Amino acid sequence: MDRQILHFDIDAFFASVEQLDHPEYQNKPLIVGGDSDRGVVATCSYEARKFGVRSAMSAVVAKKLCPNGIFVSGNMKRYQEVSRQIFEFIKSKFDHVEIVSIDEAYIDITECNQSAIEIAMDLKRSVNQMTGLTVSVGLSYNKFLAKLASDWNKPDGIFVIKREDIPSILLPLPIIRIHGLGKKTCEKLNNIGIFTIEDLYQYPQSFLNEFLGELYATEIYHRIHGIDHRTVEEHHDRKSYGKETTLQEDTTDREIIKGILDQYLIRIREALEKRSLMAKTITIKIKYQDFEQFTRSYSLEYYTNNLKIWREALNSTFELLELDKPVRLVGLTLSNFEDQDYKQFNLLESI
Ligand code: TTP
Ligand code: MG
Repeated sequence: MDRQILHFDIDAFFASVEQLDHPEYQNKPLIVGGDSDRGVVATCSYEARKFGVRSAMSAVVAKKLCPNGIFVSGNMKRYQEVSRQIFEFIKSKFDHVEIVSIDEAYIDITECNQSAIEIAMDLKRSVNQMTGLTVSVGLSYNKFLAKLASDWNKPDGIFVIKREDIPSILLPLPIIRIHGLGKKTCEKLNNIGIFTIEDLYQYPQSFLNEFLGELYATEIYHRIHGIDHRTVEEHHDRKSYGKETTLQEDTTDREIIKGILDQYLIRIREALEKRSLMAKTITIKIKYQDFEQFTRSYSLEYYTNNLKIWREALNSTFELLELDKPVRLVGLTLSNFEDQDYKQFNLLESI
């Protein structure tokens, strides 16, 4: 039987919280992020999106596109508080919840008695009554498609992707919409005439290897064919081992950064081995000279503590990073653990 996965994503999260807290911003083009020359847009209200303003855009460009935009610097503590309130509520209602970011979660609702649509409508209504925020919900039989669905008719959307919808929905989709494909990779593929998933279908999986490395290539190849076996991990990121340091000097040298990450990987893996832990997820953290920061994660489909596999995952993830400014801090984390001894114990029991 197919699983039923719900993906939940708050609309214009930081900007919507600001509009709720400051009614004078309602229905206005609101941009959250510093407005200095070096400022970056964290997010913006849908009123500002009409002008083409987007997350991660420089404030200078945002101002040009939307001269009447109101800039606010944002209040992370407040967003975290709202996020916590919503996810505590969701966790009290559902057994299988994986929180993936400050405003986004997957819920496995396969075992729920109500219909998926009813569950989604109830959830949207409850969150709206509780906080005043609107959310978009996607429903499908795997995580990749559920996430695609929640994005489909934002804001305040609800969308279902069924198996029979795969050709009509996936084939015409621009490749930039494939979660996990970076802008640079898409540009390279565009340059050789690949614009949509249908274009990509003409090539074998091995073709993607040279762009993405084998690990990612396999995953992306599966995704575009509607296959994604990743489960909803309730304890996602609850435990992690990581290391990060501010560099002695800011650098743009990728080899230096890669070398540091590799050293971290060796040490983290050793720490895990001592505790008989295997992990599934690797996360790279980068902070630029101007303090803008981001993380990029990759999850394997199985738990491991094999250094060779982790190196491959690290390298593939690193290759996709677009480092366009001097870096001041790098970090690496392994998370999503399973106890190796426990697993061996289980195996013995089942023999
Ligand atoms: P998103 O869910 O990607 O964006 P959003 O909620 O603002 O808008 P959407 O309606 O499209 O879901 O990210 C959640 C929050 O994370 C967002 O409100 C601000 C923050 N964020 C950044 O700070 N920088 C970024 O580049 C992105 C994408 C998000
Ligand atoms: Mg959102």
